[in-house]
Amino acid sequence: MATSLKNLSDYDPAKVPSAEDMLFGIVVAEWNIEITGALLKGAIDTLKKHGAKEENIVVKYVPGTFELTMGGRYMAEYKDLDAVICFGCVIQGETRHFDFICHGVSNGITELNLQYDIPFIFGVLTTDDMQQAIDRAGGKHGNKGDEAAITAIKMAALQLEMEEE
Ligand code: DLZ
Repeated sequence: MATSLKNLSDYDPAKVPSAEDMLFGIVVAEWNIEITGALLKGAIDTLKKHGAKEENIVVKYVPGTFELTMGGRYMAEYKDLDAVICFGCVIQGETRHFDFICHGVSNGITELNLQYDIPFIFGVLTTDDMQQAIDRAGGKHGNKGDEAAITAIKMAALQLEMEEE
């Protein structure tokens, strides 16, 4: 994760498999869209940098982070994909919504990983304030969108590798 101690946007591109023949789904929460949009842009740039074709990247929007689970499920049900990335941003407020949404989406995405044969990548920022989110969406701690894209490529490649063994 892109924390203040570790910035996974600084990865070794030589160690990333080619994404040339891969198909990706990206589900984006509209809540805090200035952040989730920046994560999306980072991911698309990184997928394309590693060979993914624009027409092989399907982007769909859901209202909030809580809906990422259902959006991810629709991706798996209706599209033939190698990996799905889910982007959301939940900022700690004074209500307990933060805990419910974070638990809901982390459990939901875990369930999707267990239920379907493709990887679902957890691209959700859970921060104390907006500045921490900005710092991780193209700011001083890198872009978690890049990291999610690299994770998607690596997990899709792992599955293909194991299928062929
Ligand atoms: C309701 C809500 C709140 C309070 N905060 C956020 C947030 O910080 N980030 C986010 O993505 N979504 C938030 N939501 C909306 C929920 O994710 C969800 O869309 C609604 O509860 C409807 O199910």
